[in-house]
Amino acid sequence: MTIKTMTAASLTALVLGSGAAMADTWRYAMEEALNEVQGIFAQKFKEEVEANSDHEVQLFPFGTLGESDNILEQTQSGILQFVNQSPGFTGSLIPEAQVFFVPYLLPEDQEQLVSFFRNSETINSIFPELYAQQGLELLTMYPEGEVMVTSNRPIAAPADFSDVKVRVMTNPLLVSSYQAFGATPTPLPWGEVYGGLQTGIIDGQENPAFFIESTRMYEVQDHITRLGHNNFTTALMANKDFFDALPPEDQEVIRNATDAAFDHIIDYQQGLTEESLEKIRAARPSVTVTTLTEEQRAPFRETAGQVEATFLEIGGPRAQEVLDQMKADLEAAAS
Ligand code: 6CS
Repeated sequence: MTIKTMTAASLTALVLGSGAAMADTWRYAMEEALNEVQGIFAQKFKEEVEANSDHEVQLFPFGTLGESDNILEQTQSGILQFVNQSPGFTGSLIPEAQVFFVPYLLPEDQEQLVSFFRNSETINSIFPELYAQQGLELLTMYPEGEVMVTSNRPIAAPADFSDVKVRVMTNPLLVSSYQAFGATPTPLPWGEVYGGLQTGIIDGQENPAFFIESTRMYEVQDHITRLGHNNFTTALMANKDFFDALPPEDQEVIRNATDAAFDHIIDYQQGLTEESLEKIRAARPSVTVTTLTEEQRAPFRETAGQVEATFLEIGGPRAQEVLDQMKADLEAAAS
């Protein structure tokens, strides 16, 4: 048989048999633009994979392939190899992932927060098993910044939330959490938020400062309130069948690229919240930014027990284990 008469299959076998790896294009979608936190993370991941293998990573920012739920489904079905989706959406599929919406559970201190994300047993052992049941290889979870509430009315106490329709991501515990705060939560996909605020279908929403700035939500919101109740968590996953079928050296390239992107995104976020708030103040000086005092936060903080109890009811079969381990992880991160 000459090279000319060989079939594609036998050529492939020859190449593989010679030990040379096939160069593939891996598709990676995210919920944000390339210049936002998930996009910066993805670009670092791509750079690392491409520097350390023959593979190419093709990035699909928000809007190119649909909403967050669409890109997750596309990854589960193998159309995409990688997806960055936040528990705010994944929580409707994996109920235990809603634990990230118990208010005041994650620390405000950045060092403790990063230590938690790096070393957490919950993230590194329990969640990978839960995500695997949905055909997903959980590669990492990382924080995106302090969550702030934007609204058309100043918020200083739960009573101020009365009749305020606050858009939340589509997971039931986030709805319970805003109900406990006294608001009227309205779950919506991201693509409907700006228009919803503009037309008054919703009155407020929550997100980190960088996202309020980059998506210009400050144009249609008058007040930003720092309740200190959460930090935005997100996650990178791969299609599990794809990942499991890779040779060990490719799996290692992916794990190393994930670690490098994690370190990069933590560095990138230094000072990002304050810079973003400065940009908002410069673009629209009338927007107020208020950090609630500990006394003002107290009634919001008091809702944590009630939301935790709801999590144990609706957080899936491993809710108790996840909550207990998460608290142990947070204690370890604080010591
Ligand atoms: O609020 C949301 O839906 C979006 N927020 C952030 C920070 N990233 C993506 C997500 O879709």
